[in-house]
Amino acid sequence: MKILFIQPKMSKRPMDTYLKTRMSPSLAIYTLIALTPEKHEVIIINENIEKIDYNLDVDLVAITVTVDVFSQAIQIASKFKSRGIPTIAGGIHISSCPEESMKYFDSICVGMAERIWENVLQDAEIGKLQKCYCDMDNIRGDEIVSPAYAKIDKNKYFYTNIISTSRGCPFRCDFCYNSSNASTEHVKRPIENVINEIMTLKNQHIMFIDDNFIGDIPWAKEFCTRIAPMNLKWNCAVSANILNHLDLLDMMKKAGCQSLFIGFESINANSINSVHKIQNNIMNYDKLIEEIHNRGMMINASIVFGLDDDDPSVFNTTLEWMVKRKVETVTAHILTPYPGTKLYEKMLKENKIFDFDYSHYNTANVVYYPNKMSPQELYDGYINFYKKFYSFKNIIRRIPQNKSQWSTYFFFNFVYRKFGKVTEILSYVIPLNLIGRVISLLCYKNN
Ligand code: B12
Ligand code: SF4
Repeated sequence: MKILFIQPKMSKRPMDTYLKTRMSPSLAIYTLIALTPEKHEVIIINENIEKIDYNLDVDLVAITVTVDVFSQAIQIASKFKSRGIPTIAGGIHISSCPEESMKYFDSICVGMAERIWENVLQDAEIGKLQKCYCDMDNIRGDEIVSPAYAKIDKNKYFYTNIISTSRGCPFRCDFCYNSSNASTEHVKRPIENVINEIMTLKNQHIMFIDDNFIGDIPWAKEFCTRIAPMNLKWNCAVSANILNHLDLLDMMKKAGCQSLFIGFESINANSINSVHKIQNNIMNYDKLIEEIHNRGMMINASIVFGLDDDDPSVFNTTLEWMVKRKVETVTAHILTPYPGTKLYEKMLKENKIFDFDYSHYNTANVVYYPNKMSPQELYDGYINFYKKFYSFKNIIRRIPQNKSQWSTYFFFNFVYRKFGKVTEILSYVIPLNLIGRVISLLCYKNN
């Protein structure tokens, strides 16, 4: 068969440039390709980069779907369906909302492709695609296959040095897909498999894109011990309870970890409690930042605005708090009730959601009535927060004490954020992977 894999076009947030949409390839698609026997021909289209040729002569169209691209995926499917070409969709949003999704595609995949894809291909070959392929039983770590990295066109992306060491997260914060039916138990891959993947990438700088790298503490310790001699530099996302495991933080530093993405979400305890983020204790935030900075690691803090106890003062209070503590980068979001999550169910019951256009569900739009401010106040506050956090003055105020981090710090704050539009223009003449390579080199140079 000839199979067309599609990653639909995502909607850009106002503070992002198109660089964000070309940050990294979809590991879901390259995992599907790894699971596809050689006898089939595969075509890959990332709509963020290239146009979809709707006249392509293919036997099956497979689309990967997150909530923000759901409507776009429906449009794409309907065009192929009108030519009689079968379509199948899968991904986090489809697994979170199978019933709604089923209406729009010939077939859907609920759960991980590893358990399902072989059957899909066999049925598609004989023209008997089922309506729904579902396997939500917990996948074992050793069932997770390596994405087909060799098939990635590196010129199209900033980074291709991305690895997922696990699936899921031990926590279930109300706003996260992990509180929905799409969630699995937290599963770690065998360390050997991850190390083999690192070697395949032939890059000394790795981005681990797990939900939570420290979801299994003994695994994380063992992994750090094993990779320490490899001389890597790497980044990952961890939950705030890393503060209870300072020995692990030491091991991560020793193994080459340079920066941590952490879901602080809010500096207001009531707001944190409202989404049941039980692992976050704001009384410990200062210590958490101090311990990370003391080890020469940088922080990318994730912040959510619009939580239940947030009023219009939240933007300035958070800004001052983050700047004072020299948090190196912040990724801010407007609270978004992803369908299927606990938050969505709660807001639905309270009749709070006024916008059901999922293309707005990219954390840069207000789709519900916040408790203590108007939707407009929330939107404006969020946009201004970004402007102020990445203002010249505040970038200077936040400069890390550790000089060896300056190159990476300035690169992200100026080249990616403050002057992102200029970098975007430059990227039309300089290949993206070259820019990515420079970033990796800068990261590698840092201690
Ligand atoms: C890396 C990442 C990014 C990267 C790269 C995204 C990309 N396009 O690949 C960047 C930084 C660019 C990004 C951007 C955004 N992201 Co993002 N991202 C992730 C992250 C951390 C990992 C994704 C990943 O590679 N997983 C590994 C792969 C192998 O797993 P998978 O996608 O689930 O695929 C498996 C199954 O779902 C299934 N499957 C998937 N697709 C298909 C298709 C078919 C046909 C079949 C059969 C099966 C199948 O099989 C796969 C293999 O088992 C996830 C969190 C997560 N755990 O998934 C968030 C996540 C996907 N992102 C999310 C969001 C909201 C966004 C943004 C909208 C955020 C923003 N504010 O800008 C944007 C735009 C997203 C987009 N349209 O692509 C949400 C989606 C929520 C939802 N309900 O849909 C997630 C789940 C984060 C979260 N905790 O809420 N993201
Ligand atoms: S800790 Fe992060 S990844 Fe885990 S459930 Fe909460 S928000 Fe999701």
